Amino acid sequence: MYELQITGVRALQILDSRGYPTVKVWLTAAEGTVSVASAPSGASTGAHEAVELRDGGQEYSGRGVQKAVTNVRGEISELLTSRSWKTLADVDQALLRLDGTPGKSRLGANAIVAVSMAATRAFATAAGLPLHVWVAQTLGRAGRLPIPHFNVLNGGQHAANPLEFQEFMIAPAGAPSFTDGLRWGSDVYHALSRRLRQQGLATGLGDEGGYAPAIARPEEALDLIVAAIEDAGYTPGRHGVAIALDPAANSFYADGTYTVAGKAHTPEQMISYYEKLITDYPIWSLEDPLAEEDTGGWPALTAALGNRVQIVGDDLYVTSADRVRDGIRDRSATAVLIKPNQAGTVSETFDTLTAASEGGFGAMVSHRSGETDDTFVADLVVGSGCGQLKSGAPARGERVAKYNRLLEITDEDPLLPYGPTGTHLNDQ
Ligand code: 2PG
Ligand code: MG
Repeated sequence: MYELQITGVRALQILDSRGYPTVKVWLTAAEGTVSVASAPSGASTGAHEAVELRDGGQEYSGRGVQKAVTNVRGEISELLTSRSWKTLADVDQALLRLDGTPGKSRLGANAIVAVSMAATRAFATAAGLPLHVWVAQTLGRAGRLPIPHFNVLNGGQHAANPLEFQEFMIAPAGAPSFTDGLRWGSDVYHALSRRLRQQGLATGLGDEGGYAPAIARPEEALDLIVAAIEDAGYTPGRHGVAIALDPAANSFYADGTYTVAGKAHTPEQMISYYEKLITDYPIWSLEDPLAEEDTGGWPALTAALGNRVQIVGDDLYVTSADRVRDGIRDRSATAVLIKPNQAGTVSETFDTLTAASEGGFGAMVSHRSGETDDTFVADLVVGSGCGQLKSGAPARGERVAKYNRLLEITDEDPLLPYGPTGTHLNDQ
């Protein structure tokens, strides 16, 4: 059986797409191959996410990662080069033991996830397999190209406009292939730009490459997007281009009240508000519609709307297998958002994907709002077979890097199926 022998570990502080530092890691294997990975970083984070190590102080507004880099060059390098490794789970468990904290805060989840992602690539390279094929084999899944969810209009923590809802995404659900879906997304994105200009609204961008016009009401954003879908010649809805929302409700919830466009809502009123939105607009997926601490609201919302749209837990589950199992038991949502850096290692991310599919939950793989040119999530989503990805707008280098990687995979493996699995997205 193959054993990975790591002979060299290199780490560097680089900048992410927002201009803040993040960790990049290179692992050299005995064969001389080099595997590289960079940690992404979120802005709207769940309370239970694995914890990034930041330097504090004056530099980079306290967001430097030199301590995390030092940990990779020191303790982590010593560990990785001290023995050989049979499996990725071996590597990840050893990293967890070395860290010794529940949230990976000592060595830093940003250090650990970059090492774990690079180690995943090292195993795939050693096996002579593309990363997505290695992931599929390790998970025991059939590979599948995802429906891309393009975040074309940004608000919340990702933009400086008055809009509380964070993400307005378009999903080319009716496209016959990933390649067509990508073109549809690009067409609608550009049609939206024209619409905004026609209406005298700004076309400046938010953190994920979507437009960030100065509007406040979600309905205004939805009207603009539906018009753009039609302008581009597509049908709004799941046979054409559907809409997915990530309100990221933690950020407009306080003391039991949700405040949207100046109006206060109780959890019950918020659920009714979503019911109206999904009735009036072709929405097929709702992520973090409620705050993570609104534990009573989630099952009520899922009971009310879960047979009409997909309900995705992001901050609620933070890519934790245990939290997803609780969510399956409590029926608090119908799907989980998958972000490797929330879990902190790739093995734990795999465990969460497995817990979701065993419990009949859907899954959507996701980038972070702070990204790099690393395309790991593109291979992860294909190998997981879950059929759904969100990686921001079909524009800006760090976002399209993932979509472009999916084009490469399509080109290399034209027989891969396309689209989501699971009944939650089927036609009603
Ligand atoms: C989210 C993500 C990614 P962030 O809320 O789903 O879009 O944002 O990375 O800021 O947590
Ligand atoms: Mg989210």
